[in-house]
Parts: sequence; C-alpha cells; structure tokens
Amino acid sequence: MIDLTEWGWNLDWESKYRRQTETGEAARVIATYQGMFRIIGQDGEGWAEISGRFRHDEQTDWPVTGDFVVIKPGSRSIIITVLERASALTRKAAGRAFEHQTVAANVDTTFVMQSMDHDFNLRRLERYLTMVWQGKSQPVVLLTKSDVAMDPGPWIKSVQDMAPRVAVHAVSSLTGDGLDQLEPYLRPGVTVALVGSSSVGKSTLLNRISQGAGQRTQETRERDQRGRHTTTHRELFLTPERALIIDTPGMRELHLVEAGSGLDQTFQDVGEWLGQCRYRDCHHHGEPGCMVQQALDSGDLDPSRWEAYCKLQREVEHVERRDDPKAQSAMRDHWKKVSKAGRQNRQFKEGRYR
Ligand SMILES: Nc1nc2c(ncn2[C@@H]2O[C@H](COP(=O)(O)OP(=O)(O)OP(=O)(O)O)[C@@H](O)[C@H]2O)c(=O)[nH]1
Ligand SMILES: [Mg+2]
Ligand SMILES: [Zn+2]
Repeated sequence: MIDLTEWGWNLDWESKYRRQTETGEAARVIATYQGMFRIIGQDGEGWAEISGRFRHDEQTDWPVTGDFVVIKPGSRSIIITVLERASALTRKAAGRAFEHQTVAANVDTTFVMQSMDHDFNLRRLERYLTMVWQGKSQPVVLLTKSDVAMDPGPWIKSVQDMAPRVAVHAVSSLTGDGLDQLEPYLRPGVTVALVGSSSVGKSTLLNRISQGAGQRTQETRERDQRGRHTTTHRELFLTPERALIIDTPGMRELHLVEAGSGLDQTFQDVGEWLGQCRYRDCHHHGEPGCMVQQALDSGDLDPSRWEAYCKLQREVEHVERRDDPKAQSAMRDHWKKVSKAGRQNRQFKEGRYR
C-alpha cells in the first residue's frame, strides 16, 4: 500500500475528492507521455489513460503532471476526473494561436532557473515570474552554475532590484555551493517545479538533491541534435527528504496566455504609477500630466520595466477587456488600490506616514 500523503495528498484534497461525484480511487499523475499517463495510487505506480469524456469535451483539461485524479483502477487504469487544481503553470502552446498548455499542476513552489552565463535575461525572468504568480505558485529564483560565475553578487542584486519580493539564490550543482539554502523549500509533501530554458541545470539539480532518485530521468531523457541530454517529459520525483520535485523540459520561448494578477505581482513598481494617473483614458504614452510619463522622465520608473510591462500586457490583452468599459474601469479601480497600498507602504518606510 502506498501512502498518498507522501505524494502531496492532504485534507484539502480529501475534501475535494469527497465533493466530487465519481466513484473511484485517488491517484496522482507523475508523468505524461502523448496520451498515456504514469500515475501513483494506493496500489503503487502504473499506467493510465483518460476516459472518453476528456477527448469529447473540449472544455475539460487533460491531466498533467502533478494533478490529483480519480481513477477506475485496473492493469491499465482509467482517469475519470481531475480534481480542481490548486495551482497550475500555464503558457501559450508553441505555435498554436490561442491554445494554452498547462506545464504542471499543484505546484507549491516554482524554482525559476537561469544560469549565470548567456542564459541570464531579466526580461525573460519577468515572463516566468508572471506565469508563476498568475498560476498561484510561489516563485523562487535560482541562479545556477555559480561555479563558473566570477562573482554571483551582481547577478543576485539585479534580480533583487527587479523582483524585491522574490527570494534569489545562487547555486552550483557541481560543487554543491548554495544548495543548503534550498532546504527550507524542500519539505515533505511540498511540490516544487523546476522551470527554465534548456541546459540551465534543472535535471542536474534534481539528481543532486534527490541523491539518485532522479535516476529515472535516464529513461526519459534523450540526446538532442547536439548530442546533449535533454529532458523530454514532465515528471514528478520523490526525494529522500520526501519533497516532491517536478522536472520539466527546457522552454525555448515562454508566451503567456493570462497574466492579470501575475502581472500585478511582477510589476508592482509600474502598477503604482498607473494607479496614480488621473486621466481616465490615458494611454500613458507621453500625454501631458500623465503620472507614468512623469515617473519615466524623473527616473522613478525604469523605462525598461515600463516597456516590458506594456509588451506583456499587449500579449495577453483579451479583445473583450479592451472593448468592455466595465472591465476597464474595474482594472483602474484595482490599480488605484494597489497604488494606494504601495504609496502608504513607502511613506511608512520613509517615516512620513502618520
Ligand atoms: N558548471 C556547471 N555545469 C552544470 C551545473 N549544473 C548543470 N550543469 C551542466 O549543464 C548541462 C545541462 O544540464 P541539465 O541538468 O541537463 O540541464 P536541463 O536544465 O535539465 O536541460 P533540459 O533538460 O534540456 O531542459 C550539463 O552538461 C550539466 O553537466 C553546475 O552547477 N555547474
Ligand atoms: Mg533536464
Ligand atoms: Zn497616464
């Protein structure tokens, strides 16, 4: 008998399971392969496929790695329901116009990884942070390969300046440097996903912290054209410390499908100025008296942040919202609140708030 609590099951899942109407056993999806699913349930690991409903009903999301599901057990089990996700990492599917793709589900903490070499890119990091916040997971930035960086200090600082509320750690899976800082995140029953471009060292980190439990990666890894090993499947592993880690294939490009609250959290600096702009239909593109423009002119708002924000905003902006005045004014009220909170916060820190 497998104890599913080792695999992240808890009272919340228990009550979701009880509230749904299908009869079947609970299980967790630990890997996905083109229409086939590797699951772990009370009888151990096995293969599963999805019931016909998933194929016929376009509204129903297919299971992804990390999902808790209800199965009809068998030599090949049938997945009948996906329990409502607590969090999900979702992006725009490569190539297809509006289709979204969920990379992993029920991820408590996401290690957003960049290596301290040519891979490092703050604009890309903003995209990842937006995806993670939006998906209700907690981002942590890992700057990898610290053994080849002369001095990780400036790299860390540039991330901290950009994302003051996000923890940043420099690590090396080669020397083990900095890995002790990850222990607080790697707790029993907690699910951590590793995301980032190819070759930043996701699988190497997994192997290092799982002390070989990631051995299974060998089966799911293939050599790419350049002869390098590269991860091809999203797969969940249990470490000796009983943390759950989802390794994912490197993303070549990350395009977002939704970003509302994720953008707010990633771009609080921008949101503060937007909320202060008093013109109802300001485009914040140089209109006289625009607060955003003033902040840009005075250097209080970093122009590269503003440009990055606008770009992501355009990318995800839905036609409905653009044309719907109600949604527009709701957005404005929202920003006002964000801005007011931020202003009070700052005044408080500066000792001006009474
Ligand atoms: N110097 C150094 N090299 C590392 C470190 N971590 C990983 N590497 C190397 O970087 C290369 C890529 O590592 P992987 O762990 O396969 O990268 P990945 O992020 O899993 O890549 P994909 O599976 O393609 O997404 C390998 O040659 C590793 O040996 C590190 O901390 N220091
Ligand atoms: Mg890998
Ligand atoms: Zn304005």
